[in-house]
Amino acid sequence: MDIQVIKTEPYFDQICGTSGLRKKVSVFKQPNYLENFVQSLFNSLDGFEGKTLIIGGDGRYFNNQAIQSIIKLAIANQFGRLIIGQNGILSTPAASHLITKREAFGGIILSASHNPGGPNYDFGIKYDTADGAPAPQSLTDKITEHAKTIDHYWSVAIKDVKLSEIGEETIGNTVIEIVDSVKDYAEYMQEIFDFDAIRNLFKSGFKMHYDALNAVTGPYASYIFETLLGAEEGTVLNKTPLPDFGGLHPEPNLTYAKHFADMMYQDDAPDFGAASDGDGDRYMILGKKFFVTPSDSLSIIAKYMEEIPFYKGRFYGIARSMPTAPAVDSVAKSKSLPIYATPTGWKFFSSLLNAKKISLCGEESFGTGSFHLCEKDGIWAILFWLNIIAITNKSVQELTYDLWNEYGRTFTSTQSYEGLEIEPTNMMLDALKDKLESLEGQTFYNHKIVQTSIFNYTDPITGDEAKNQGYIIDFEDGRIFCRLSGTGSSGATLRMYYSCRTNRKELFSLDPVVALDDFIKAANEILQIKEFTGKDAPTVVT
Ligand code: G16
Repeated sequence: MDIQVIKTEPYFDQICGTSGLRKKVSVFKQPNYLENFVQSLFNSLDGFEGKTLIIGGDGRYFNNQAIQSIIKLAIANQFGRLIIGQNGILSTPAASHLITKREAFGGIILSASHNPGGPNYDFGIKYDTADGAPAPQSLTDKITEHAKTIDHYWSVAIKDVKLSEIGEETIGNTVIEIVDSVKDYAEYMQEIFDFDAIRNLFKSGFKMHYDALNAVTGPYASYIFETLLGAEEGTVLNKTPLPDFGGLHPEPNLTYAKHFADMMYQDDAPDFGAASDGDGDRYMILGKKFFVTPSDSLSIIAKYMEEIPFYKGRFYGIARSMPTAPAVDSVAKSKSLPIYATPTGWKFFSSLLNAKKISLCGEESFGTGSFHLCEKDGIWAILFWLNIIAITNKSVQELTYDLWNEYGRTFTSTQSYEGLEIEPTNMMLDALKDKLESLEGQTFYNHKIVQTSIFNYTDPITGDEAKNQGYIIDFEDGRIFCRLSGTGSSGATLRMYYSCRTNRKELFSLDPVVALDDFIKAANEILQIKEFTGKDAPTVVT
């Protein structure tokens, strides 16, 4: 087989964000753009020749075209085996699981996660290492360095590989194996959860709606919830992965999945509602006319963790990202477990999971996971909830009120301002940095600021440092945290995270945005968001 050396020129914007490289499709379609990045990735890795690479994606526009190019580069670069999800489909958690199960060298996942898809929207590529975890910063930095100087890549001139048929073929020195996208992951879920108990729950008349938002989880959810667990046909909505997600925004939250939340607030709503994002690593939980915040969901999973035999005696500790409201800290304390606060980005949990410092971790951005694999996992979290409901026979609302009655309620709201101009947004944050310290001792709307800081993180296992991960403003009775998103494909997105806690039961049913109103007003006054950005309201509130 002839290996071609293709001359190319660098692109200087191949810088990974919170989770891999995300750009508009039109950017990825530029000549050699994808190939440059993939060759730069291979140039950053050592010793993969003859080894296995997992490849799959969330099915969005450009998915399969990208996979065909990656196959050619991987063959030319001498990978021994490529394991590819049928029709190019693998959810992020399923890919992570396959990497460890098949002892692969790593895996390439094509997804821009919760960003919309289609010719005019976003595409993305990320790499997971042999432990099934997102590439660490040190590796993504290397890729960027290689991308800046790349002048050629290797490829082979072959016909496109048929991705629709399960089976194997050998091309050159590389075996190409097309696998069922769902089977291994579904088997693994059955090892973790009590499928008999959940099956009985559905048998007893329990009703659920799951919205796959026309993204990757449709086939997983249909097989697991309907076929294996006996939920009635029609439980899974929008179940066919479509290149443009059928026009839906594949982000499970109250803004972008409003149609689904509205359905769960009808009088005839089912007992349980759940949804996942583009690549299946995020999830949202709703009860009948009831929404569970990600930080409460994390806390409830923590509360019941050891009720699931898979985790019994293996609950080592909990981590949350710093912007995530500290609801789970009280649960950790009551169980005498260590709690860690990491920067935003799932990659920061991996070292803690691998070192068995934690068993559970989660984020305000609707991601939760455990040591079962090194990525966040939407369907796993939903199964966890179903298993808890099957054990306790309580509704989503009862489980959440139980948590608040025991630990108090932590109100939380993430407010994102999308589509901002970069320069004024940076100026606003520079101004905040300059006055941060002087805010200590000041009072806004009757709430006194006790401490401010810039969040810098040193990984307790690797010693790696991550600096300037956001601004913390701690009040006596609440907190404002802010940072810029690292997953957008254009402009800047400001994320404002608010939280405060109460033990007063008469306040438990308050709308979080109402409970947090003083802090939201304080943030607008301190940052002068409108003055700098021109926006007087966030675009997404969760
Ligand atoms: C990624 C990361 C998460 C992060 C989220 C939002 O998730 O893995 O850790 O919370 O992005 O990040 P940002 O606030 O920078 O936009 P995903 O689901 O997009 O891969």
